[in-house]
Amino acid sequence: MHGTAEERAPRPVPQEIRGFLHYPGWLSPQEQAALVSDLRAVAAAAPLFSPMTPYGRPMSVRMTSAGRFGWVSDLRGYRYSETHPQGTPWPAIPASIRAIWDAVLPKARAPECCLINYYAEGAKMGLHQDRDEADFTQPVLSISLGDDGRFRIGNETRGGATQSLWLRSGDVLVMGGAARLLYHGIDRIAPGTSMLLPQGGRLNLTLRVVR
Ligand code: MD6
Ligand code: FE
Repeated sequence: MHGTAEERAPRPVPQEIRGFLHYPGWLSPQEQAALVSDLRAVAAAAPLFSPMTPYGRPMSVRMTSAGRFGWVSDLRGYRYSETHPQGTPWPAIPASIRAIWDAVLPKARAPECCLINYYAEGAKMGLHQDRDEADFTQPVLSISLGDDGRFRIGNETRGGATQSLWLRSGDVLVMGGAARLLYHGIDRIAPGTSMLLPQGGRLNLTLRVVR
């Protein structure tokens, strides 16, 4: 159409997998590009860094955060911090990202952290629980941008059967309710599957209520 506002496709309905709600293609390509531009501004103020695990090995994923709290890891352990390792407060969560939380989770409390994970080729994230937050009634919402990533979902304890799904650029995933404490991780990314990020790789944003 010409001369009228761009129409976007209706938002996808969620597909449920082990209690996670997967919204494939929630974001239009234009919305994805706008998020990347907002994330560049975040990373300019709060550069990506390679966190050390408490076991003394660097994580393969590079991270930074926006919001009142950011998630950090070092030899002292995993925790939320009000400052970047460089000593500065985190930038505010961009309005474009906050709007996704509000649209998908209108009844949830306001997010206090947007953790930004960058996966270059070969990076992965081991199975983990998100349990550094105080209120497990509040969901975690994730947004995927760039190359495809294979997400793995397990159980409330380590071990047992797992299931995987591919997360693609523009997908939203909600981990809440009975799924809130399930183990999950990223097996691998598939390089070259998206043109969104000029340098390639995958960005994942997770929005959380911390307190
Ligand atoms: C990732 N995601 O997709 C890692 N956590 O790169 C997570 O660890 C995650 O996608 C909580 C809820 C949704 C997630
Ligand atoms: Fe997680």
